[in-house]
Amino acid sequence: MATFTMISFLCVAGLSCITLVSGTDVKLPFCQGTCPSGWYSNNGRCFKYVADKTNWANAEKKCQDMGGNLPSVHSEAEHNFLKTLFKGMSEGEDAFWLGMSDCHQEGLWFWSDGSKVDYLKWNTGEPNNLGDEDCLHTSFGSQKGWNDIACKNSYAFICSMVDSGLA
Ligand SMILES: [Ca+2]
Ligand SMILES: [Ca+2]
Repeated sequence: MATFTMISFLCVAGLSCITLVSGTDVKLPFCQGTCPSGWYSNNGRCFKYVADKTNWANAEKKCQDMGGNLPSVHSEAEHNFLKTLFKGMSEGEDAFWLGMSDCHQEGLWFWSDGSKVDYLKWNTGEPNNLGDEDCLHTSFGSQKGWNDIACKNSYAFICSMVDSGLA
């Protein structure tokens, strides 16, 4: 825990940015942009950290109640953005939910926001459905990538939604 601390709040007038440190100690700005208050803009979407630890379905429901979903991930850059946002906001925790599940049919993974599965970041040997695992979390183990895990587990999470302010 002592090896990681959120560095600083940097609220320049009107910009609503914070600076968080990535795993490689690179400081990255997270800015509200055209997103609602408390949400951070990245690549056409808005993202909000939610500290409540709950199961996958309740996390997805909470995101939907705010007009979004658990996040889908479509590139290494998006994955790194989410990991840095989560680790910074949670003050050092790693694992959090992502919006993919194979609960409908074993081995068929779908994003809850309906987007195409076009990027994967499974850890070596995952997904292994060990004891029946149908939900996706990330920043798992030494590889800090994806693992399928029981949907009833509890993690904090990030919600994502389309940045409607860009329209
Ligand atoms: Ca499964
Ligand atoms: Ca697994």
